[in-house]
Amino acid sequence: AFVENLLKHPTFLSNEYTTKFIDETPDLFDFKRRRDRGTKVLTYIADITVNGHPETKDRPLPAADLKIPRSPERRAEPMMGTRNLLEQKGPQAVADWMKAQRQLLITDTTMRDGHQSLLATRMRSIDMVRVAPTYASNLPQLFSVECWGGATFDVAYRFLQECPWQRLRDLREAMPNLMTQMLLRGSNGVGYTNYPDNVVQAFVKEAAKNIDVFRVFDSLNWVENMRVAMDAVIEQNKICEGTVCYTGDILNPERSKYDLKYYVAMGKELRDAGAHVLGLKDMAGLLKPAAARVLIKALKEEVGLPIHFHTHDTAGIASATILAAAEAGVDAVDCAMDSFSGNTSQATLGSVVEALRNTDRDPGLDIKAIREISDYFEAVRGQYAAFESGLQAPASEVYLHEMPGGQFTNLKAQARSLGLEERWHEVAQMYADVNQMFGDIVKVTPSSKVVGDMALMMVSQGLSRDDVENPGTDVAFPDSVIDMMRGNLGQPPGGFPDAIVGKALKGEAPNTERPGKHLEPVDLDALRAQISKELEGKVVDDEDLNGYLMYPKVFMDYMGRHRTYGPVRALPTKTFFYGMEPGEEITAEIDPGKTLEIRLQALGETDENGEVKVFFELNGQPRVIRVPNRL
Ligand code: BTN
Ligand code: 3PY
Ligand code: ZN
Repeated sequence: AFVENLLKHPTFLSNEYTTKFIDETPDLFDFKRRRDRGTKVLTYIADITVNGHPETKDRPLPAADLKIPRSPERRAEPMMGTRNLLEQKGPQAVADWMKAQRQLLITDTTMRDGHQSLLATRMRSIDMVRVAPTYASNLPQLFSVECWGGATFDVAYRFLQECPWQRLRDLREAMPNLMTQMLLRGSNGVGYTNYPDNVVQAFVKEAAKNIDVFRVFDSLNWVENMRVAMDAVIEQNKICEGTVCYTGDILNPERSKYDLKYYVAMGKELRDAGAHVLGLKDMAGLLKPAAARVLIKALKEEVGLPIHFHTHDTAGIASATILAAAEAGVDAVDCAMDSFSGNTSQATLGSVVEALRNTDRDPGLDIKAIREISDYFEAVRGQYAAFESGLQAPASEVYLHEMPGGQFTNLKAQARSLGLEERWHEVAQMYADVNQMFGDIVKVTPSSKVVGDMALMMVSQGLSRDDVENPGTDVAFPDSVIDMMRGNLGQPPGGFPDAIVGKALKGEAPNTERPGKHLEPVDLDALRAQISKELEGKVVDDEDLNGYLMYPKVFMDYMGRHRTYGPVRALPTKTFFYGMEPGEEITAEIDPGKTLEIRLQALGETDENGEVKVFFELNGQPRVIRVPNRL
């Protein structure tokens, strides 16, 4: 009966079906009396209302006077923006235009790195998509909107119970004139390990349907390991921002491994590999203003590509560095909306715009529009109180440990869960020691995670660097360390020190070639068929396939929960994390134009089976949902 219904369905006949279509076309399943999407969403609300959300348990609550985020008014129809130039003339024309014009171009990172660095990446799509049309109308002069990649892909499936691809499609549609930007970890895709070349290629191809600018980096700065991803971007006719990760301090003669020559040479390698734009990614916020002047000037003169600078405000001087970089001729910089800026996030967008007003590098953005959008995000942020890190102030300690902004609060939370909260400053020092023990490497996802794992292990087991390096001491290395020493993340400049490789691998020979060279390609058709079978015949589209390729278990768990809970992405954030109160009413638009009006009437007592009846009205009709009381 299912197949019969399917074959007759007009959308199927028009060949536009995907798993989303089947999911969004519940009448196909009527014969099975499978629960409809309204019931699924009510089941979710009932469960969260009775049992709470596991992620907000024991965490701070949103303020009682929480404001509902209201998207600011749109002033005009979207004007032409960078996306129109890319579409009409291609990526090289955008790069040429960047160099030829004088305004400081700005990328807004709020929807990716901003919340990744401040709220453990927990911002939900609904809070982004609502304000996206305002970006298109009120800030059409932005260079790009970074809104995808990095940790957002994983977190969407794993913790937010939503499809990252749908987020991207929705944002793209809402901002047709602005370039969308993503962070791609080279051969590590949006994951933590090297993937086979054809997986990286398939992923880029799928992402390129809706991403315009790909910032491609490698966690050990190994250009050899970036080529597959860069080539794939170039083939899609999108902007390839080949990226140098910045570490150390070029003005410190004692940190000579990563000196000016090193960065210029890597910039040239990336240019020769086909980069349209040179990304300078200061993931920890280590580039000081004086060093920025020297570095930007040298890169501009010697590499010749337009330069896009990314930094973090962990030490509190990101905007000083940005202004120095602007003076030295940087073409584009990253900032976050004021309410999502500062500390481990990016510099403050409105303040950078104001600082450059009436100078020759005036970014030409409407400050009132910036403030309105920032006010919107301030209300959004209030809903995520459970995910605030509690970090009180910027700190110069970052120059000691060199942790990336996205890792800092994460590692702190990990330390807390291991009972090491009081010993945080020891962890920070140990992180620095581990870095030196590993040969002074670039620390950015995933290499930063490896250094963090090792540092936590050492502090909790009371081991020092000398202990670990002592051939007589037995050390149980974390799996991630063994994996990196095997060469599975590639090679840092100069390789890993022999002593640590020998000890971690117990004499096993490491692979020093490009990891992808030794990974069998995945048979994508066979895999698609296998996933489809595991999902009881669901059509597995390219988005789902690529989700599985990056995170097989996370994806399948997501699909399993999706079957039970349905399109919970449509719920307001407060409902998603805290459920509803008796008497409360909400709406959830589960499809364009299809809205659920949900009212929670009352909660029953827990019965002899340990279940609670939850009484709702759904679009005016009474509905009772029973959920187990698991408290
Ligand atoms: C998550 O995996 O943490 C986010 C998805 C929500 C899981 C739901 S929340 C209601 C039910 N109770 C749980 O502990 N997990 C599911
Ligand atoms: C990521 O890879 O997610 C990062 O933000 C690295 O800085
Ligand atoms: Zn960053």
